[in-house]
Amino acid sequence: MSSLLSLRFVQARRACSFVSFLSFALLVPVLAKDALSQETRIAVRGDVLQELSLSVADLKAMPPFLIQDVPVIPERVRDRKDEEKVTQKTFRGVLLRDVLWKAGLKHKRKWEPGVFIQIVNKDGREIVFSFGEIFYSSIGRSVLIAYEVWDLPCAPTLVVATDIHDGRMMKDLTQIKVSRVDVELFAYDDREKKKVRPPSTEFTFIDRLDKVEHVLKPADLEALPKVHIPAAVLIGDCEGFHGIHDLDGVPLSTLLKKYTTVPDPAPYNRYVLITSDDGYCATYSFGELFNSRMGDQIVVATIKDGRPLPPADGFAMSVTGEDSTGGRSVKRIKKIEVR
Ligand SMILES: Nc1nc2c(c(=O)[nH]1)N[C@H]1C(S)=C(S)[C@@H](COP(=O)(O)O)O[C@H]1N2
Ligand SMILES: [Mo]
Repeated sequence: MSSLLSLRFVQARRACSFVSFLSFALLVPVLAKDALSQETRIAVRGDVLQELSLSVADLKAMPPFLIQDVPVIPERVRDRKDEEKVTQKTFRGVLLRDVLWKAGLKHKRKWEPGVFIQIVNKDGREIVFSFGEIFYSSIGRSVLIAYEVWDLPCAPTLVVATDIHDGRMMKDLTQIKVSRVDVELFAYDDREKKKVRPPSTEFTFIDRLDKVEHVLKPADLEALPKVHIPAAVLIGDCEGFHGIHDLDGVPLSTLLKKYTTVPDPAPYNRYVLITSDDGYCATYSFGELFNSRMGDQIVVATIKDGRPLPPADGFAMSVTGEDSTGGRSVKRIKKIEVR
């Protein structure tokens, strides 16, 4: 026990002296870079209650979040035969979630799952996150705007610690933009007028970029392998507590790979929109679908508690095993659109 501790101590001291050597050797450029990063600002804009312009000092004044030993695996490393060294890095920064919370979000309740967030850097590169990914799933606790690597200052960098590859890691952030999809919501109207929508029997799959459009029926889903979600928490603040259910469904990523082309690595500026005919909808980012350890938790479910879905849910509804609420459970799916 004590020998293990002293070994760790020696290792820690070695790491420390290495870091101090590094900071000494790089003192001049680091200082110059630090001065530069003091001037950089990140604009938080779009559908927020208060637009922000955050300096590095502003970020540092927010609750800091440390994520240790984040595996940094380049996109081109696809198997163990690859010679490339995979590294691990420790980052300090603020959670994207906390930055968005500080700005305040305009869309609430049933409008909320239709929101998506675009992160832009100084070269105009763009990464998209879904609202649910940041606020319902545990991915949100791993999305960092880092300002330090190994205790040394760095230009504001996007880090997604739960991602498999580093494709969403992006330097020199300049903008965080919040938007909601352009889908009108009738669900509240329906409830007021006691309108009951018929159970769906098919839905449309569209990828305009790829010029793809298919009508999918129960048999098409039946032909694809399903995964089991043992405990989906189908609660929400608008409909109340409707329990914890087990569901079976086709992973949304499987559906996309079958009906459109998904390059590898996936384009992380794209997302999927699932809509019902009452306008209720939810977004899913390509990152969470194709580059996350939680990716196969997002399913188009057709079986609930061992039986076909009840009519109110339609023949298919979306379910996200990772989410802490039923906010992305779109009942009676009418359209799945790749954007
Ligand atoms: N098509 C459709 N799906 C929907 C909704 C809706 O209004 N229309 N409401 C959502 C909300 S706000 C919640 S909390 C969950 C759970 O709804 P339930 O409690 O009625 O099952 O379903 C979601 N799916
Ligand atoms: Mo809800």
